[in-house]
Amino acid sequence: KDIYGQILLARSENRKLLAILLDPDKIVLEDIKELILKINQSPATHLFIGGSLVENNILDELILKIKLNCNLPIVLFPGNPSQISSHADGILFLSLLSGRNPDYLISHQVKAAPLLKKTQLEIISTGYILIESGSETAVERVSKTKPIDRENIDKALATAQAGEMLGNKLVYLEAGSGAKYSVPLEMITTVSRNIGIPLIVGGGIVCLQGIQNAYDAGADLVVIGTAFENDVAFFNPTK
Ligand code: 1GP
Repeated sequence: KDIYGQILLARSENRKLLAILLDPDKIVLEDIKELILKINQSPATHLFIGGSLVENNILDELILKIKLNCNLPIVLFPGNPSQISSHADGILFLSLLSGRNPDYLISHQVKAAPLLKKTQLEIISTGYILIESGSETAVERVSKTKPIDRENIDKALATAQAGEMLGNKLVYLEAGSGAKYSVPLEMITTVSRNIGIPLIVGGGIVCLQGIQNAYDAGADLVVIGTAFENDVAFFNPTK
């Protein structure tokens, strides 16, 4: 599977993409069949898998179980190098560009590189940019970094452009899982218009209109975690 090629293709055809984020810590393996059914009924185009504290063996088993009944590309969205599974299709190889903590800028990546070399995972270099969202999020707490101010569109843009210049293939504007406020639409618009690579937006999007608004502002791929976690019928058109 050429995950990045498919993202570029979708972008060139103006087809919007949607990832459901699954946190292995919050999943009961016994209930996985029902969850997969709901994923298959949803408009999701990708599955992202990651969380703050994930056990490797659970991750492998979870991915293998998902693959039995679901054809969506499975992309790791790791919080640290322990969250690598060779059973996934690809990995967002993240660098937390908004922060100034060397661990999340390069040290974790150095630890992960030899592990990734042993897998067939598609490595997708991603500039990960945390935006302030009303209260402290897990990313902020775990990474011990400050997010970019919601009002500071210039800084968000310069950070995204620096990521592109460094060779990142994607930019991810992140408000943080369960964020009070999602990424400001004006920021999405400015960043998307001034970078040449696809833009992922996620964090704190809790209604279908919120997804549409992010698309209209210029997001190529929207990530939904908490809203689907809380209600697997979230994407039902009747809602
Ligand atoms: C978090 O962007 C994702 O990394 C999704 O956030 O859980 O708020 O949907 P939510």
